[in-house]
Amino acid sequence: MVPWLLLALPLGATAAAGRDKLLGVHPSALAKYTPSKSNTWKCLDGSKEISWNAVNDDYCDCPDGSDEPGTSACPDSRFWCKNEGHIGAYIHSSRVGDGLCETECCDGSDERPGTCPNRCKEIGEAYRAKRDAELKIQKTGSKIRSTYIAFAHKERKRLEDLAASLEKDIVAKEKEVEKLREIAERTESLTQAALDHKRQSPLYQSLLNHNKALKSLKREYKKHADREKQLGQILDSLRTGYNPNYQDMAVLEADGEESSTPEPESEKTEEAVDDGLWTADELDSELDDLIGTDYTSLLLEHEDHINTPTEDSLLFKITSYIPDAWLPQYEAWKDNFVDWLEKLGIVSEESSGSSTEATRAQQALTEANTELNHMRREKTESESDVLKIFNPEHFGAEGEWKKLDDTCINHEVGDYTYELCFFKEAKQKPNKGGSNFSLGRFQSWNKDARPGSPEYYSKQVYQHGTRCWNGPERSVVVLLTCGVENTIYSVQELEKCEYQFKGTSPALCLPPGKEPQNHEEL
Ligand code: MAN
Repeated sequence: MVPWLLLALPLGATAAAGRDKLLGVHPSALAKYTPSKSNTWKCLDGSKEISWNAVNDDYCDCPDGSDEPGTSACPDSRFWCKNEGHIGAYIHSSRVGDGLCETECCDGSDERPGTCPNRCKEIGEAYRAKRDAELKIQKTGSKIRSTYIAFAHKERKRLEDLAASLEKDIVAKEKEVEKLREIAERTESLTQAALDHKRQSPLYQSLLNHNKALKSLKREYKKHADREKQLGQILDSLRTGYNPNYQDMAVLEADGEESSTPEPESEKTEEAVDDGLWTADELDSELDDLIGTDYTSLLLEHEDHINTPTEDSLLFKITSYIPDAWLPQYEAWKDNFVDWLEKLGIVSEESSGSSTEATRAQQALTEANTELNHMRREKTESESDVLKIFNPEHFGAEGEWKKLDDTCINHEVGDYTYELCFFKEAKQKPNKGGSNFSLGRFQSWNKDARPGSPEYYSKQVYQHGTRCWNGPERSVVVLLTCGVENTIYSVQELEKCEYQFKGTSPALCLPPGKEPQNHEEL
């Protein structure tokens, strides 16, 4: 006999004997299922040595169940289905030999031969076709995703440049504000000096004198009125309290006069006054107003008045000859023209009826301050946007979601069109008119997953929408998977006013090979 045949014989015999012994064993553990020279075998946990014949004999010997990989004898062991032509998979030992043909074990190796047909070829082909289609989507999606990432980098650069240029503008604007503040303060003091000068005018001084005279007259008038009242009271008390037995002539005389003389007409009825003059009552009520006049304002109003062109000035007269339809253009032209005349110094700004210099300086200062605040706000926003772009908790570690910030997509179901504006708000819009319902504003990604993991970005939560009648505030959970487009393909109201959107986005398509692997393929 040829020596290799001699060698091969016992080997071949061992393999034949062990064929059933390897049923249900994972390929990585095959080497461990070899008998010893004395035809014994050690449980995989090393706890026991048993006869090689006891392996896969449908009786559980080992505490770890390792002696029965191909039967259901051990309660908590696993059976490995090879599934050649498809993907190998474990099933629980309890499902071995139960007479059922499960898809996970498409080769039927867990059942008696002839019970289940081997369907691995067709299942494998269908699986591969589906997987290839998904792979294609993933590849295309990941290319789009990489453009999103490129966008994020550009966006960061744009925002950083914007913040830097705003910083420069802010410094310049701060200087401008400082200058304008000085000008406004100076103009104000100049205005004060001009006002002091105006107050020297004879008209103003004369008004002040009139005011003084009025005040003095009022004081004297009041003194006399008070005295008259006192005297009246004295006479009244004399009349009512005197004793007629006293022969005090002066009293008798006073009383006699008082009681016999009729009251003068003037005290009973309103005094007749000339047209335009004030009655005693009017004097009482209006004199104080007159005395309290703000003469400085009056002076400035007077100035304005005499500086305002009269209605019959040339510019005003022209308008009455212009057709109404042309008036707006004419007014615009007139403003430009006057502006131009002012710049050339042909007419003074004051005479064209515009605000005073002090007001203009103050306005310029206010405007510059508003612009400065706006720039500061814009800069702060740009800086905080930059920080969000590559933050895993916002736009993803690679910034892949930034592109979708504020992008809106729609899906129509029944009477409503549902709108999702990524990172902003979800809405329910009635198709037949009526007002929209807010379904909530963006709150978070999937809080149950680790920021940065694919699961984290597979769910978005929108909350605090319009409150439901007798119910909660409307809210949405958006479930996302990889797709070549940003779409919503299904909307469901799972509970009253609690909605679930299902959609796809290229931002979720990791480059093939980078995604986590769950299966082992043979
Ligand atoms: C509207 C819609 C519905 C919601 C009811 C609740 O009709 O927002 O989706 O169920 O209000 O009253």
